[in-house]
Amino acid sequence: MEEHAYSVEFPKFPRRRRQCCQRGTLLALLGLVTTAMWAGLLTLLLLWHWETVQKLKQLEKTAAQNDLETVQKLKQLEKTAAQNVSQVSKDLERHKGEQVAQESQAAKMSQSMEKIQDEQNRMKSQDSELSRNLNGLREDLSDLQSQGLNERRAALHTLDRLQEEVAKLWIELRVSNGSTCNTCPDDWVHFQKKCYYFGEGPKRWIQARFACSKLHGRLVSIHSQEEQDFLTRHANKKGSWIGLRDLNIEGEFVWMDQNPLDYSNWQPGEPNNGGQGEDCVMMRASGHWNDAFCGSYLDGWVCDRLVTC
Ligand code: MMA
Ligand code: CA
Repeated sequence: MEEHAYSVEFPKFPRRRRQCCQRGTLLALLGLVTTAMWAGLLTLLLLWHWETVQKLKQLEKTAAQNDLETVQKLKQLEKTAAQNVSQVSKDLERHKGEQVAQESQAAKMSQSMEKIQDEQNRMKSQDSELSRNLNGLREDLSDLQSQGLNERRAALHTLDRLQEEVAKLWIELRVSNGSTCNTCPDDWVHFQKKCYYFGEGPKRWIQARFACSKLHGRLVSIHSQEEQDFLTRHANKKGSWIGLRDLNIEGEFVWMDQNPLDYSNWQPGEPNNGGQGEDCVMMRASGHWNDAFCGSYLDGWVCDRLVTC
C-alpha cells in the first residue's frame, strides 16, 4: 500500500526527487572526500609520528653511543691522569733524592771553596812577600847592571884614550927616529898629525858616524884654532856633521876621540838645545858650531884619522 502510495506520489514530484538524489550524491561524495582527506591526514600524521619516533630512537641510540664513548674517554683520561700523577710523584721523589744529593754536594763544595779561599789568601800574602823580594832583587840587579855598564863604559873610554895615546906616541917615536909619518889614504887630506875626509851626500849624524867608521876613521874632533881654520877652509857650504854630541847628559859634550873639550867654536847663542832637542853638533859654512837635531839630514860630514908612517 505504502509502496503504491509512494509510486503514486513519485510522478508528482519528479524534480524534487532528482534534486534530493543529487544532493545525496554530493553529500556522499563530500563525505567520501572528507573521509579520504581525514584518512590521508591520519596516514600522514601516523607516518610523521612514526618517523619522529624513529628519529628519536636513532637520537637516543646515538646519544647512548656518545655517552658510552664519553664514558670510555673519561675512563681513559682518568687512567692517563692516574698514570701521570704516579709518574709525577715518582719524579718528585727522584728529584727530592737528587736535591738532597745536590745539597750535600753544595755543602761539600762550599767547604772546598772556603779551603781554596784560605789557600788563596795564604798564597796572596806569600805572593806579595815574594814580589817584595823580587822588587828588591830587581833593584839590586839594576844597580849591578848600571854599575857594570858604567864600569864597562869607563873601561872602554880609558882603552880608547890609551889607544889614541899609543898611536900618537908611536908616531912621535917614528918621527924622532927620522921616519916620515904623513901618509894619508887617497881622497883624504893631510894636516898636521891627522888625515881628513870631507864626505858629501845627505846623512843623519849617526849615518855620518857609520860612514866614517867604514872608512876606518871617526867623525872629526877639533882641538885647536889651527885645526878649525883648516876645516873652515874645506868645509861644506851647507854645513857638516862633526864628532861632538851631548847624548847622555844634556850640556855635557863629548868628542869622538874621547879627548876633553879643550877648544870650542860655538856660534854666539849656541848650544841652545832648541826645538825637539838638539844633541848633535854641526859646523856651519863659517866654521861656527851649532847643536842640531840628530835626525836632520846634512849634506856634509867630516871624518879624521891619525896619519900613518
Ligand atoms: C835653527 C837650528 C837651531 C839653531 C837656531 C838658531 C831654528 O833653529 O839650526 O839649532 O839653534 O836655528 O837660530
Ligand atoms: Ca842649536
